Amino acid sequence: MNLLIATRNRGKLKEIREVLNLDSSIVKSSLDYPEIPDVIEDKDTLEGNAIKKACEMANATGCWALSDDSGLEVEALNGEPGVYSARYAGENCSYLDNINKLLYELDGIENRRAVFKTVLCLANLVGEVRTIEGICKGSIALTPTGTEGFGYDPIFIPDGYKCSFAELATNEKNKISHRGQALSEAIRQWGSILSQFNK
Ligand code: ITT
Repeated sequence: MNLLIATRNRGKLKEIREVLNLDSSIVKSSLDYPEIPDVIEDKDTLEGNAIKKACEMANATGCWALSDDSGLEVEALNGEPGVYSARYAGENCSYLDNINKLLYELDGIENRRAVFKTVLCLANLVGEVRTIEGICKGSIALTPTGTEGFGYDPIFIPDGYKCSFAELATNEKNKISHRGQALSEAIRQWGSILSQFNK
């Protein structure tokens, strides 16, 4: 059986490939299967959506599938955008639209505390399903800075840092991020499965 990274998000894909050190000639992503429709993310938890994405893509391809569902929870907004982070500013919105909406909602609010969360799911065709969570605490900046990464990276300042995620190289972000931490744990827990697909 092969491994599929069940995402069409190029930013995630780059970070996942770098930590797991996967052989790109055998490990494909959902981008290599344009004929398979997007999985509809209609669950109300990151875990629910991660499981749905991995199971549907494992069934559609026959591969082991590794999915990632992530969200940014902002304390002063009662956890929003959370599970709706990708489409916070509306269907088909850009990363910049989401950033602008979040900065608008937080305008004048002193409490900028926020947490990024990722749930990874590894599933196969015969219904084996495992999940792991990673979190990274920080705060929302007043203005965007940096050009690395993707999504809300230009406005997320991880605790202990004075710069945003978008000012860190991928390997630096992976050392501390929600996704990087979940992936490190995935190597510990799922190493015997994942190591078959290493470079
Ligand atoms: P897939 O479902 O194909 O994996 P997606 O972009 O729809 O891609 P999510 O449903 O998990 O993925 O959406 C999470 C959104 O949260 C994502 O589109 C980004 O806007 C944001 N996000 C997730 N991880 C992030 C990170 O590490 N840095 C910045 N923003 C992130």
